[in-house]
Amino acid sequence: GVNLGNDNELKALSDAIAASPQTWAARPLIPGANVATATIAVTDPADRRRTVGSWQPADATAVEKAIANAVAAQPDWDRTPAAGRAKILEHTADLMEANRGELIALCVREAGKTIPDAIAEVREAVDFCRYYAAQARKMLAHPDALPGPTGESNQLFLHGRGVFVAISPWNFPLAIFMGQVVAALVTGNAVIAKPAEQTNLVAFRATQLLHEAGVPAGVLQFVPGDGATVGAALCKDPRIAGVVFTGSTETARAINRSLAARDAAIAVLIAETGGQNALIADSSSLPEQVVKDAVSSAFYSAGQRCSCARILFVQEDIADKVVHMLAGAMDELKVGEPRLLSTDIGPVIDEDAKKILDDHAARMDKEAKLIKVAQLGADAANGTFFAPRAYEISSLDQLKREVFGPVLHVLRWKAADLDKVIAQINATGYGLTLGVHSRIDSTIEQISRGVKVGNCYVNRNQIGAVVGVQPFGGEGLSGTGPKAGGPHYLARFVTERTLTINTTAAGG
Ligand code: TXE
Repeated sequence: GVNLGNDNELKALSDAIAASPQTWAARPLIPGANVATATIAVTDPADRRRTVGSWQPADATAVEKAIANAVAAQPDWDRTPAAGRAKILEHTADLMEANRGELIALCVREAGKTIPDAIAEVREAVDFCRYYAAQARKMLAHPDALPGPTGESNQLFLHGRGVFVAISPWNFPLAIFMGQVVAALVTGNAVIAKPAEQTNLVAFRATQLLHEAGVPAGVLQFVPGDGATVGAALCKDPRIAGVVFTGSTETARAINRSLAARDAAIAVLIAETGGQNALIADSSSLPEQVVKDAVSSAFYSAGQRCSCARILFVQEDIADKVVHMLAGAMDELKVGEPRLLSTDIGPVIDEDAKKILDDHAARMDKEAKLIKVAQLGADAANGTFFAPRAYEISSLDQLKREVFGPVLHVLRWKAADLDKVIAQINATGYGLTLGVHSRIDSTIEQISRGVKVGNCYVNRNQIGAVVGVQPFGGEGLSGTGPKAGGPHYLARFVTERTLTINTTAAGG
């Protein structure tokens, strides 16, 4: 379960983050490669005057060395019994819990997360370690004996595919990073981790803990750098067996193209990309509940989850009431310093993200009807903050691409048009999350069967996917599956080999 800590613990975390002068330094972890000389400063998204640390990118020679190291290290790692690898991950989970305060502080200070979000992030990372370790013990511990004719033994073995590149985003800088890396490691692959440029420090600390727990240095390497240079170079290399990626749909496509263009074996791409998620409320739903769940799904975490609700379809009979209550609820939102426990919503990740949102808001101001802009707190002056806002729009065509921030778009629908609403949502091509608010079973069924999405949530908020409880991931423009934190995820990281032996041949 999610342990959000008690009030005393939360207060202690908040005070510790505010008082700590700690900074962090990340560098490539590539055995035998020279340390790069360039250093890039990391500042706090909530206040750009505050230094969080610095990192050094890997250069082209270091990237080449990392791939060679991984190729050399993988066979021994694959031969390590799965239970041994699982044990190392369980040890990693213990180390992460022992270093929980530092990891939470990093998520707050480097990524601008609120304290509850940072706590949940560490919890999820720990859960990934334990869940995939348990899965691997079941799945990989022994070869499966297959039924066959007498005089013959048939066995199925699972092996790591080889070298995996793990490319992670900044929005879950610890949880997604760990989920990818740990899944690839426990299945017997060597991993080259290329985290998002914005959040190298927390990924570096996580890598150090994995090494401390026993993952060999050549089996897991930390290769920080720009997506366009380091990320692209890794995905072009013919020695790579697979890429596990979370980020934008465009980047997933670019990676897919570069994997396909290699004069090499066919590589696997496991991609979790964006969403254009809807919440449908009908007139039997409870307006208070709809508004509460819409607010937490659309605005919390500064709207920077791929699962966030972006579109609220509200049936016309209750629309005025819901819109009025939504505006009221937005007046209550506290947007500002994420290290304060009173804050609901922190900054967006960087200037680029803010600029995209400002441009979107400027267009919406012209093309749509503004419902409300939330107030920024006085402590938001020096960070990259974007005030949450809600608009009434007339057509989904007004949303051309994923809006990755705290903006909710409201549309009204008539009872006779439910099929059209479902068709419009499917026509976005995305298929990640869906919220349904209704007290009519047949409506819930019609919507949840009609909309093609990976994760559907009924009469609750549509964010939050607990490992092993709501395996997470979408389809269409939202990704390839299989679902992270689910029972089938590890299957894509392995290759299957059968062994058939004629047991009569040797006279026995
Ligand atoms: O994503 P990118 P960005 C969406 C969201 C956001 C948009 C852009 O809509 O506004 O993407 O965000 C690496 N080869 N999401 O720029 O570029 C990059 O270094 C190999 C949704 O952050 O996809 C980083 O490590 N790698 C989302 C990772 O890809 C490349 C989370 C993600 O960056 C590369 C984040 C290349 N050519 C953004 N180019 C979600 N699904 O939750 C970049 N990278």
